Amino acid sequence: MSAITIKDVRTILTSPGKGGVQKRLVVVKVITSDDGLYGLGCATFTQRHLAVHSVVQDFLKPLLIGRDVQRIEELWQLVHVNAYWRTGPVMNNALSGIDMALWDIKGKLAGMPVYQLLGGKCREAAAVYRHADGREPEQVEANVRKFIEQGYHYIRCQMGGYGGLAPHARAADPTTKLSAAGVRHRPENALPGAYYDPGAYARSVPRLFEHLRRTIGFEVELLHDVHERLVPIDAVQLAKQLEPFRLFFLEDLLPPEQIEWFATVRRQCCTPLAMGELFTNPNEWKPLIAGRLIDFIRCHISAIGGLTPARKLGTLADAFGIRTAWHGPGDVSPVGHAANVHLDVSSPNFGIQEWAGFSEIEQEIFPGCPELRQGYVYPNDKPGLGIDINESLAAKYPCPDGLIEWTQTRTPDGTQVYP
Ligand code: GCO
Ligand code: MG
Repeated sequence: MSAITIKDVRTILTSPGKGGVQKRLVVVKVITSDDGLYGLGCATFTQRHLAVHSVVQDFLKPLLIGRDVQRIEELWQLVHVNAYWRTGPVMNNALSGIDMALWDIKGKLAGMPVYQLLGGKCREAAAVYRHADGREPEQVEANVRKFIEQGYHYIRCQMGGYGGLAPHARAADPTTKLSAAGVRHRPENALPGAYYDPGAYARSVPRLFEHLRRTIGFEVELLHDVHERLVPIDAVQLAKQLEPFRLFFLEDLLPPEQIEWFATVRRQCCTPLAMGELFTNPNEWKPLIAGRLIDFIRCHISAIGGLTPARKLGTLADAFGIRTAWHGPGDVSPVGHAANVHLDVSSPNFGIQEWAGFSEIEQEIFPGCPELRQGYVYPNDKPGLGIDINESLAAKYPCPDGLIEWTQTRTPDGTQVYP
């Protein structure tokens, strides 16, 4: 029997629902020589969507046409080393688009959902966490209670978004494009940016969790995302202060550039740590896993190159007693969310799945989205990833041009810091 080969590779760019530049989704479609057989993969790097598009169209398509679609590992290695320089979010996302599409195709050929190819279910569905926010602890509490009523068991709590500066609290400032409410001591001529005060933020978080545990108790699992907003020693102190509140995990306590500090955090407290959404290179996660310095690995699967490296990473983490919590924000396409869920239900060391939810229009564009019921998300049983795309509807929601502004994050003296 002659091999089924890759006949065409295309990217589909779409920005459905709310989100603008922050929801520019990139999906790769791999079309095969077998009539009607194709696969979809997520390649969403919302901040640099056109760069991913170019890598796929200009470099990967000519490289891949005519090759055997069944050889996922071989093709992954081929694309991974083809530019000589490896990894990085642009190249990994492009690679992920191909990789997930090949798993989708293999599932369709086998007549099985991808979770079966990965070893089959070891749980029926994946527990998810949602995001509660608010201006004051009481408001966060009210939002946590709403999620509990809807059947959620895990809730991430922020007060005023990342770094503690609520968008709704930002006063309009005529001198800057991005405003700076709550930060009153800027120097003259400070540049525009999303200002926040790390000290005020660090003080507010223990106050928030003290309130939540006192009013709601310890039955519900609570999480928090630091989003790299503290200098290392303040991060160590925050993890230690939060220890009595028994978080399910504390996320991105440190930036990837400062992972050596995790050893210090570990010596100080046993607050569970989750890390990885910004990782794009195995050298970033290897020391954390081998040193048992984190408790949850939560990479953005398309940013590390797709399902092929993610399942290996999950297995590596399992050997060290570390669980998975794959990144699941709004800037992952429904195809990427489906891939997350297939891996979640088939991984023995699954921990939790972040869940952003789909808008109605996203569900229309992507028939077969994983379904959420009572705090759990279920993959469907269709062959492959089980999700499709309505391309003509997707085309009605073109990606807007424009720069991402929230990443121009500044501390009170105007210094640009990690967003
Ligand atoms: C999360 C993340 C995201 C990122 C976003 C960047 O935990 O969900 O931190 O909200 O900020 O994916 O584009
Ligand atoms: Mg995060």
